[in-house]
Amino acid sequence: MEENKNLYSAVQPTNSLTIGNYLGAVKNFVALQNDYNCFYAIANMHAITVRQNPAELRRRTLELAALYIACGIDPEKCVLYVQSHVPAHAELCWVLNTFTYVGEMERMTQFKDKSRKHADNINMGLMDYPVLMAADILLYQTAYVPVGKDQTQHVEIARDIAQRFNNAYSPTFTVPECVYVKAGAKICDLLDPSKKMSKSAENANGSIFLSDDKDTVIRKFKRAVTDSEAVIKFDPENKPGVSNLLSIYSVFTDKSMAEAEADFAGKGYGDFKLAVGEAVADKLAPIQCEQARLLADKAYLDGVLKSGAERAAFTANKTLSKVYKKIGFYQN
Ligand code: ATP
Ligand code: LTN
Repeated sequence: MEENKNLYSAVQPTNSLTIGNYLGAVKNFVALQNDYNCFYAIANMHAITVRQNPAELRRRTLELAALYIACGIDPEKCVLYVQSHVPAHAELCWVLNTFTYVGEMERMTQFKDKSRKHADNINMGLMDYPVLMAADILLYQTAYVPVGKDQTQHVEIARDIAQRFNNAYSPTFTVPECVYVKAGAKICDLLDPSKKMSKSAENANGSIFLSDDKDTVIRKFKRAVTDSEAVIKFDPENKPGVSNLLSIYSVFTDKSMAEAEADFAGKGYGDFKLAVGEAVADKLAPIQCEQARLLADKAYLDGVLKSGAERAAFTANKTLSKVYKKIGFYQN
């Protein structure tokens, strides 16, 4: 990765974030903020593709802003804002819709999964989700998009749409690339390690939320699915449960996988699960404390989001105006 380039990512304010969101995304956002021009959004327009409770969506938006900062994102260095505060996202999405094929959207894995899960509400927004995401990314001339592995297909579509538009007119958009963390890009559900850990999983016992207290964290890890071998080694194919716990432990303690394995040589699964739970809970406590402190200062958070939206709109509107010119929208 080259330095001093634009970098973009977002998280939806749906539910409380899990350690999957933290390890796959937010922790990396913090690490990247010194070397790139970072734009980090709260994707509330994406969130409504699945029905949300309005009061809860409003509250979670502010909670996510506080969480970003509590995890270490510096709103002076990064542009931190709410997606719906910058109208250019919806505007560019409309144009990009005319460069996207229905068949492509029907084939997207997340669309198929969410259609199955929300069979009573397969709305146009759910299908258009990747195009709105492409608009997010392309508005900021983004070179890099740090996300978890589950978002790869969406970033690929953003690349295709960018290239399609650039070829139809002239170079307009930077073609973005995904960036993954080395470890933690796919944290799995504790009860079903074949699935990714998700904020909106049916069984909350399979996900560790950043808001969980120590007792809850330890209780959930105690119940985590392992195997009957009683050997603690990293082998995702044959030992998915144990490997998932080892990954979580190694990134939360900043240890290599070899060091993590060595910590548990000769130990049983009971001790192992307890140690993983303690390592996680100890890291979450200060984040929770800082988030609560920030949430008590609504004026500060509002100020951050207002200034973020202004800075975001400045860059976004430059791109949008270029696009409008190229496609032939009359401007006076
Ligand atoms: P939902 O379950 O509500 O669809 P989600 O948990 O997938 O949400 P998002 O807001 O869609 O969360 O994702 C935010 C970021 O977290 C994205 O970069 C995504 O790739 C990353 N992420 C989500 N789940 C995991 C996971 N289990 N492991 C690693 N990264 C993840
Ligand atoms: N769909 C993303 C959230 C998201 C995003 C983006 C990520 C919305 N817009 C732009 C990267 C770039 C998700 O993580 N589920």
